[in-house]
Amino acid sequence: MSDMLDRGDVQMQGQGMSAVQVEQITGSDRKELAAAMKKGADFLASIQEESGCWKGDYGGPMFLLPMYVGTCYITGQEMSGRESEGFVRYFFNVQNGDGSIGLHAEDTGCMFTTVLGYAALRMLGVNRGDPKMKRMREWIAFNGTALGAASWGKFFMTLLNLHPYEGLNPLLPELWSLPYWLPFHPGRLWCHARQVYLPMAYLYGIKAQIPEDKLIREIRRDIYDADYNTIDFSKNRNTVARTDNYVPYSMLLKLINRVLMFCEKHHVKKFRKRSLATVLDHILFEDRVTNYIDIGPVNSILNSLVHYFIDATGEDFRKSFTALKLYLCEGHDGTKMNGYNSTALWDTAFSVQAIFAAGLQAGYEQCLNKAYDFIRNNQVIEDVPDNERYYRHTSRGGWPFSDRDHGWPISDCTAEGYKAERLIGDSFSVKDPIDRYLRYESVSLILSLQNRDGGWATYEKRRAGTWLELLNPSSVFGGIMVDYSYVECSSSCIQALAAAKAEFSGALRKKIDRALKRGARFIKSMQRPDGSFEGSWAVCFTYGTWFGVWGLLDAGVSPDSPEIRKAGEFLIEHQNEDGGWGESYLSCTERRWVYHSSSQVVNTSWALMTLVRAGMGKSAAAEAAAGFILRRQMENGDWPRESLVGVFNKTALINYENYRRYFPVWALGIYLNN
Ligand code: LAN
Repeated sequence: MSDMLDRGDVQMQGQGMSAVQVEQITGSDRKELAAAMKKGADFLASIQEESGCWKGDYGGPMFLLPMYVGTCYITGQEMSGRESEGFVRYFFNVQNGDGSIGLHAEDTGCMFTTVLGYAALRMLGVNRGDPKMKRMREWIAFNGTALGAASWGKFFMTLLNLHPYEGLNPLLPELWSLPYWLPFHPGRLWCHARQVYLPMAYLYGIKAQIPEDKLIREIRRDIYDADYNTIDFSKNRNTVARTDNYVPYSMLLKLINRVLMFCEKHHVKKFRKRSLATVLDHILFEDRVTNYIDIGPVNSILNSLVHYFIDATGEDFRKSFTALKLYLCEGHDGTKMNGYNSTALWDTAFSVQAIFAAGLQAGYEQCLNKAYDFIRNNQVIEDVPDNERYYRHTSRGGWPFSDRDHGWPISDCTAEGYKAERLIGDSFSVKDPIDRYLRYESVSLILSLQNRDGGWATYEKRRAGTWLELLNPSSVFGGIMVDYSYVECSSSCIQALAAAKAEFSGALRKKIDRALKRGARFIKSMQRPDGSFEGSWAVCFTYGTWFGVWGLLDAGVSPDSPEIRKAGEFLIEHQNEDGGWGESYLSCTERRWVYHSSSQVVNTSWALMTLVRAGMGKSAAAEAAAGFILRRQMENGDWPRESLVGVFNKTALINYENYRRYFPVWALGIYLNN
């Protein structure tokens, strides 16, 4: 994450082009574009799964696989030859020339992931003498040794006995026993952080750790520059390598850690026992309501370890370890651990919308009917029991990012699911339509998730102040403490509510109208002076601006308004000479536009979709963009794999395998049909 400019993402000064230059690009004729769009849609339909969904490789974050391998090591689970061969291939494919592994597959070196990756490779049987391992060790030594790994790395190393508990800042289970009204209660955290720190608190509370063995002693020698037993780990609790320090520890966090350390030293046994029981109750609840899949890969791993340390032969461990396998994925570059159990609902909702935007629904009836079944079968139709006690919002009517088995609804997944359902349900007489009352529940759920600022967060309503970010102990991730309102989530919710106006009247309709007004106000407040919107869940300004503009338009803002015009102008200013747009992921970490070294089909699709609806569909810029998408298409109708384009928490890239398939179809559709 430092020396960020030394990859292919060099800033290309003065790449923005003027309108005059755009005009020089000869447009491709409409027939050719329509044929490309159809071919793209045919390819998309050809990769639909039997269940009716689309889904794909969701790798990219490089801290997941080492934790999985470490979990197998801790728990003594055998990996098959095929599995471990795939893991090794993935690590070495992603490894940088200097030996390091980044926080994500395209990142420069990060201590957290390099150290855990090194340990994992040794556990997978890779020889210490392998030149790639030697380079890794050299990188680790040169960058300050494992003492600088970010806190999640140190935590996992501690479980593996590669690091002692006294070197960790405290993670007290007692915090879970405090009253909820405290503004820093863990129940107020963004659910992903909450669900990670929950099992961490348990494991910390019982000081879970495997005994050292020969391999562990060897790895220790390789990742530190002194004899393990002579290192003063407690002095290095706040040591963070330059490479891992995206969010430095605040003074407040350091102070609180001192207080908590004092509490840890003097903790009351009875209170610890009671708090551990509370924490375990929350862990078991999460396992039960998600079929042991858990909200994400990290808590899925940590919950499995909690069960292992409680009862290595018990049902809970067996079930949670089995569910962990759902996260594994054989990709083109090796076997990895995905960032979610699947991308199914999200990919399906977008694929459907792309086909409709292309105006091809008539010829795709069977495909869309199957997609409908998937969408219907994966709506969440019940709330989790006792939701408030477990800090859960209601779920009924919602859609998750993946599937019903996972079951955590998300604001924008609900919105996109609803939109896709409406498109199909309105055009075909589907065999088994979703009950109107469940559609009502979807809309009510979306309404109930609107924040006071008018925007929508991801899974829940906002529960804490921005100041809580001062206590972010992860170093490598930004914005993990609070579920803030986001432009993307807000825009999706607005779009769904706008669609819902057609089917609901009366009191609900009034609520929708009010929500749309407030939503538009929020989106306007997020526009930057240059007209752009910053994206949080993909790279970056092309993504955010697409959502910003579509959200405003669906909320009733005129295409002639200054907001929409400025957004369009921002995009045109950043178009490349080849008609495309290309944004580096550094746009997300640096929070300003950074050019990619080449135009990207996905960025270009978002920009084109935005321009057309912003009333600039007849511009030379739009024509050039469509031409770019056309030229990039492959013979089979697919588009080539480009840089990773998904993001979370500012720093971590994640792969959306199907973005390059449905967004170009969608963009060409919007372009040709408007
Ligand atoms: C996701 C995946 C889906 C994604 C969208 C729905 C696309 C987005 O619009 C809202 C945010 C959300 C739900 C999202 C948030 C962050 C997630 C959960 C992920 C990118 C998948 C993995 C990531 C998770 C945080 C990874 C574990 C790491 C931590 C820092 C806890």
